[in-house]
Amino acid sequence: MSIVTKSIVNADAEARYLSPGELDRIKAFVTSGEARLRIAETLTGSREKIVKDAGNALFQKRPDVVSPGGNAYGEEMTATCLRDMDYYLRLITYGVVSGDVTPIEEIGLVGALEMYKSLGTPVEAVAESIRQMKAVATSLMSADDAAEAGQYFDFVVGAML
Ligand SMILES: CCC1=C(C)/C(=C/C2=NC(=C\c3[nH]c(/C=C4\NC(=O)[C@H](C)[C@H]4CC)c(C)c3CCC(=O)O)/C(CCC(=O)O)=C2C)NC1=O
Repeated sequence: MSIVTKSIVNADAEARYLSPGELDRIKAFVTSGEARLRIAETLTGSREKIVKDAGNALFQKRPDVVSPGGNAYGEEMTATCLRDMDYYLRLITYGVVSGDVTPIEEIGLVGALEMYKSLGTPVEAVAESIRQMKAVATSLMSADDAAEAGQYFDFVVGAML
């Protein structure tokens, strides 16, 4: 839920006007809107490059995952790994646009550790793939946008470690 919807739900539950604090938070959300949309456009427009370059960096750093016996070994499994990276990048764009990590958490992180464990997927290598996507993605942005975008990548990494 965006900060706007959340504030309205809370205020209406008490049949009151939005408080000065709520209006301040909504103002900050609106003011940062242009930057957040620009970031989402960059991530969306460069998604193929971000996933591909970050994937190459991951496999260089963790050759074990694409070696025989590795979880992403073989063309099909490597493609599935890159698909998961694309999933997380997509969820990060949802977070950036809504200014809220809740969509990332609800769609991509609840139960994810258990799932990866049951698949034999090394979750710290998934976290590394997110770090590598952050490096590629933020290199395409201004310092301010990179700082804003970086928080969402960091949130995913933090949830996996
Ligand atoms: C949008 C929310 C969402 C997420 C996050 C998601 C993840 C997800 N990743 C999966 C598999 C997988 N995920 C990976 C990923 C990797 N293996 C590695 O060693 C690397 C470190 C890593 C890539 C960075 C691999 C290789 C599989 C296939 C594992 C297997 O079938 O044995 C599966 C099992 C079913 C399938 O193969 O599709 C799910 C559900 N699905 C979703 O709907």
